[in-house]
Amino acid sequence: MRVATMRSPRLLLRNVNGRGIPARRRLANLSAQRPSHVTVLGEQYPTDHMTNISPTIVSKLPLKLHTQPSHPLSTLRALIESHFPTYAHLSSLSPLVTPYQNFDLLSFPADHPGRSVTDSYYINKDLMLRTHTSAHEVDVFGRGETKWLLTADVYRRDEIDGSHYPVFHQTEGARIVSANATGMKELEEDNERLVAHLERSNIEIEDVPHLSPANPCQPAHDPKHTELIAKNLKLSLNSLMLHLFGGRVGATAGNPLKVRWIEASFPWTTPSFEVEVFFRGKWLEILGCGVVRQATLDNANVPDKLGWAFGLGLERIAMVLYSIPDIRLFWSRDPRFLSQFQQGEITTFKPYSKYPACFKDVSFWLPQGETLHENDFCDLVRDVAGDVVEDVKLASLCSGMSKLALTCE
Ligand code: FA5
Ligand code: MG
Repeated sequence: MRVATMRSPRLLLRNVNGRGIPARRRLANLSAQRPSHVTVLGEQYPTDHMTNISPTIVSKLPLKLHTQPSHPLSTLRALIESHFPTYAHLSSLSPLVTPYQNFDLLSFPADHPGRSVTDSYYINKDLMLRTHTSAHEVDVFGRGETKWLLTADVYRRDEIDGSHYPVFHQTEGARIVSANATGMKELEEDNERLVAHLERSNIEIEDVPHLSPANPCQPAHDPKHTELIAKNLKLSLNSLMLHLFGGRVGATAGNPLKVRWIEASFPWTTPSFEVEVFFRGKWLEILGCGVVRQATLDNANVPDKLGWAFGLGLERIAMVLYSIPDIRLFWSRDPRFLSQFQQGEITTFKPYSKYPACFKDVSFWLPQGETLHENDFCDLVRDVAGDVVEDVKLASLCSGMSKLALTCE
C-alpha cells in the first residue's frame, strides 16, 4: 500500500496573542481530549462521539446581543417588532434543542448535510444548538399562535468571512390562516392594503413568479390559495423592507436601494424564496422564507391551517442599515463600537482603526523667550507620523513649557 506523501497544509490557527499553532496539532488535540461532561449555560451535560461544541461558542451563549440595550441588533429587533404590532413577540427560548426539533419535525431528510458534525454544534447526540429559529416553528404553531415573531441567537459551523459568523441572530416570522374562504378573504384584504401602501416605495424590488416548475405548489394545496399566501408573504416582507430601509439607505431618487427575490428551497416550505440586497458592490442574502408545508402544520396539530414563514438574518440587515462592513464588529466590546449606538436610533457606522487606540504623552521644553504655535507642532507631527495620528491636544502650557498629548493609531 502506498502511503500518501502530500505536504501538510500550512494552515495556522491563531490564538489571541497572535501565536500560531499548527492546525493539525490543534485539531488532533481537540478530538483526543474529550471531557466526560460539558457545562452549558450553567448546566452539565454528558458528552459523546457527537460532542463538538467549543469553549468560544459556549462563551457566546449567555450574551444575547438582541436584548442588549443600545446594541444595533436590539434596535433592529424592536424596529421589526414595531412593524408587526398585532403579532406575538417571543424571544426567550433556550438555544438548546433536540435534532428532532431542529431537523425531523421540519422534514429534513436523514442525509441532509446540515445534520453533520461538520455543520452544526452538538452537545451530544440528543442535544444541539439550534441552527435556525425555524427549530421552534412546530412548537409555536402547536401552542395556538397564528401570527408571531421569534428572535434568537442561532449557531452554525460556517465559513469565515465578513458576512458569516458561527453565532448570529434570526427573527422568525409566521402567519397562518384557516384553510377556507374566510382565511382567503383575510389574506385578499390584507394584500390590497399592502399593495396600496407599497405604491410609495422608493426601493427597487426585482420579483420572481410566486410559483414555477422548480418552485411548485404543494400537492395538497389549491394553487390559487398558494398564490394568495405567497403574495401575502412577499408583500409583508416588502413592506418590512420599506419600513427598515425606505428613506434611509441609499434610497434616493437617483440611487434606490436594490432588492431582489430569488427562488430557494427549504425542506419545510414550498414554494420557497430568498431575498438579497445590493450592498457594497455585492448581493447579500438577508432572509429565507416560504409557504409552510402541510407536514409541518400537521406536526404542529393545526392541519386545517395554511400560511407562510420567514427567517431574517439580523446581522446582515443591520450591516446594510448601519453600513457596518464586517459581521465580526457586532461582537466587539470596544467602546469605539458600542458608544456609537443608542437604542431606537439608526446611525451610520463611523469606521475606526482595527488596532486599539494608543495614547502618547509628549512633553518638551522650549528655549527661553521662544513661542511655538500649536499648528507648528501639528505640522511636525504630520511630517513625522502622517495620517496614523488621529488627534493632537495641547494639555498644558506653563512658564515656557509646552505639554502636548498625542492620540495615535
Ligand atoms: C434559514 O435559516 C431558514 N430557517 C429560513 C426560513 C424560515 C425559511 C422560515 C423558510 C421559512 P438560511 O440558512 O438561508 O435559512 O438563513 C437565513 C438567513 O440567515 C440568511 O439569509 C442570512 O441572512 C442569515 N445567515 C445564514 N448564515 C449566516 C451566518 N453564518 N452568519 C450570519 N448570517 C447568516
Ligand atoms: Mg440561505
